[in-house]
Amino acid sequence: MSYVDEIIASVEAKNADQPEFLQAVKEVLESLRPIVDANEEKYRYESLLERLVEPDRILIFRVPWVDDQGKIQVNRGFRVQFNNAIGPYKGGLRFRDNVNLGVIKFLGFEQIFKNSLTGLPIGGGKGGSDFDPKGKSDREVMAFCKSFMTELYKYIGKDVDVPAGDIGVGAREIGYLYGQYKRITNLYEGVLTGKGLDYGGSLVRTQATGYGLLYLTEEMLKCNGIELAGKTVAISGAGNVAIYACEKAQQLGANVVTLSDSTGWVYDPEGIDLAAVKEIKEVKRARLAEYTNYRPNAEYHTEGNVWSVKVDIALPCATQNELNEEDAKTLVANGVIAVAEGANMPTTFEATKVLQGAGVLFAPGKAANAGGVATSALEMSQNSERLSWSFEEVDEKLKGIMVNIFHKLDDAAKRYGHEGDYVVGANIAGFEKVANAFIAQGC
Ligand code: NDP
Ligand code: 2IT
Repeated sequence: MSYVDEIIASVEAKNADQPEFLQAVKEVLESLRPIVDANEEKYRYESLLERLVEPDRILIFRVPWVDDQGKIQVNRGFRVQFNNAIGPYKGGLRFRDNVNLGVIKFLGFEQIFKNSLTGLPIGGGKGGSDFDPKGKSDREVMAFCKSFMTELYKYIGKDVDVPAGDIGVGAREIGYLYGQYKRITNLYEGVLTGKGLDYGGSLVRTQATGYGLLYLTEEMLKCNGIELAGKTVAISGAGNVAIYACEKAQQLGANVVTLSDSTGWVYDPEGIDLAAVKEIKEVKRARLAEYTNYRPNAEYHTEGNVWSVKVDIALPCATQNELNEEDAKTLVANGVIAVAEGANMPTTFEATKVLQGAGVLFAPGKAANAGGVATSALEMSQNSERLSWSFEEVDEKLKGIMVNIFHKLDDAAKRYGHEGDYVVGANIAGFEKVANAFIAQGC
């Protein structure tokens, strides 16, 4: 059996109850075959892949908090410190009812390669809870966050592990978490990123994942002789990533015609009214169904999904496995040119094969959405030097990082004989640095 197949079998045997983690490991290892085959003897001797697929440590903890009725609620908290070969653990916290250990492990595993691709010194980690802030009062969210941090603070620190936001964790949650960390430790340090601008946050961090997605997409299109301006775009999600992907796509001259949330999706052929979406989502924390109050000519659907709309570019920005094989076939039949992942693993393995098989340009999430964590690393730099950079300075750095990431993928794919396969390119380019660091640091 090949080394890759051996490791896949062993990960399957040990983690049979974690489908998302298995999916992420398989996708990465499958595309590492060219580099693993070329170095099989050395990597086997080092047990490199065995070390790569096992997290450094997993923390699971009880999070008790009091709801508005005075009742005690209990949620489960997680932090997976996956790999710190190239820097302190870095990665977001996800608060959502479907969070479990397998989901956090998949996200932490992806984060290793994503963070490596940024070129910045950050390792891979992820955390979260099965607590969902949706429908909770501010006081309940605060009570939960304070309790979560009362346990988590023992294991993190500006040079140890630096969490940030993800689904269900935005500026409000980061504020409460930071307040509790500071109160317990008495340290004013960059232990979290995505902080408010008044207390150590970085300009552009709010926009970074969505903007970065468009910077990379634009570069990928340009290098394939295609212009972004004038193209029709479908975006899924209506959260942090989707909103700022929409904003940058519009600034670059594209027409974004869809957005979605977990209860439905909107189709607005004249172009999404982003001010309306920001008011619904960022101010009112309401459902996207309200969009038609602002735009009576737009359509709101609770059946089907945004991938049924005829577009040139598709940007999945909501959650894992939201674009399946059937969706991919529909997109291809409708003439889609490019798909770039704003979310983590939104496209299933089978759907990715359909898209790539049809010659669609496909940018995987670990490259395409790396702008968020890259800007988090820039926030860490600013916190360390106790200075704040201007919007233009951070945005310029973000753009440079995303353009550079695209060329790393392109180059790695070419070096290993898979020109144009940016999945192979991303995994190999992300892996190389981590593998070298692992080997250099010894067992
Ligand atoms: P938000 O919580 O801000 O928004 C998430 C959006 O996706 C919401 O519209 C939400 O709908 C929808 N959504 C979430 N879960 C589901 C589901 N199970 N089914 C259908 N819709 C769903 O999160 P972000 O925008 O921050 O994150 C979106 C994706 O981007 C995630 O995959 C995340 O891991 C990834 N990502 C985020 C980064 C960041 O910096 N924030 C960086 C890199 C990647 P509803 O409002 O109904 O809940
Ligand atoms: O998936 C991700 O890269 C994030 N949620 C951002 C992580 C971070 O540390 O900014």
